[in-house]
Amino acid sequence: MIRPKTSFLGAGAVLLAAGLLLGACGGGTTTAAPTTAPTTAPTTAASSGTGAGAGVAIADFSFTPADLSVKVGQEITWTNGGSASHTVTFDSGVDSGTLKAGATFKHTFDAAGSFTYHCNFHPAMKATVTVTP
Ligand SMILES: [Cu+2]
Repeated sequence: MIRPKTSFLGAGAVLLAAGLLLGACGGGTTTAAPTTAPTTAPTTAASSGTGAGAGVAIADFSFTPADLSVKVGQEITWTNGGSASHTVTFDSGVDSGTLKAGATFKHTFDAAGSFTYHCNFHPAMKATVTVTP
């Protein structure tokens, strides 16, 4: 017969240690004010941030977001996540050429305005980039 004769002692030691830790915490200073933490959302500045680049996802058959807002000088990256080839063709003349599946196209606007674009292969694919100063 094998008897686990130390199990109760072990559990008691753990409880004792935990009690000491809790006691130490309770008497100390309140280190962090938890109500102010959520004001800084660190990871959600991707699509319309200030300094970082913006992104448009190309799918079969749409641009997302269809209306992207960026600032002058902010780089935009289109990524073709579809299986068909697409283009990013602005009415203003900027043209990505054929973007095969997985291809990317980058463009930076240096003037404010509202710029519409479409896909040469699928005229129903339309979207807008709004550039603000
Ligand atoms: Cu297309």
